[in-house]
Amino acid sequence: MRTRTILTAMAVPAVSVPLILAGTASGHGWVTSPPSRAAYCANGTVTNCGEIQWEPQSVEGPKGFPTRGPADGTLCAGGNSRFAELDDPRGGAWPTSQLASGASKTFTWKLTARHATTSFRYFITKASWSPSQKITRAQLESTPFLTVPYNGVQPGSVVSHTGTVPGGRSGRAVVLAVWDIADTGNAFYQCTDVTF
Ligand SMILES: [Cu+2]
Repeated sequence: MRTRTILTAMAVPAVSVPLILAGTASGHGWVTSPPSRAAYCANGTVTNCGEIQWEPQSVEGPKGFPTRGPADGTLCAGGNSRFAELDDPRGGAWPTSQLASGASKTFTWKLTARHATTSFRYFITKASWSPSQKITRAQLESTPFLTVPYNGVQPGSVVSHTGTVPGGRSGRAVVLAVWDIADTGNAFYQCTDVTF
């Protein structure tokens, strides 16, 4: 009995360790096409990016956007101060990808950890947003233009989602892509600059 008790006690920390590490793992996916701000930093197109250039997959923050989630003005960095460069509008100088207003568009993620997924959602700034402003909830359309439910399924290592982008738009906008994880309290956030 005594031996058994000791073994049981020892087993507890061995089980706990992976759970603790899971919370701090260095993460797990980014939008490669059309390239997100993190993607442009990682491939060297944009410089002076800080730490994100080494780990574009790590823009992880609390899930529950827009009710919860990262604070306004920190959405592109997922609320991580060490990735604050992603929230800097750079005076509207982030490279953009072309979007045809009202047409279909495919968004692709590379996932370095294939977390069980609730959904991928794509929000876009309102027409009134100015490229010199940080992204806030008030500057985003309240409803995503594309939602792809996964119902807890584990995605592949490359995922693509196609949807129709808003019509009647011109000029610059930012797409905020949100990857909602099913089995943690977190989500991944990606900002992609586009021009209609
Ligand atoms: Cu992860």
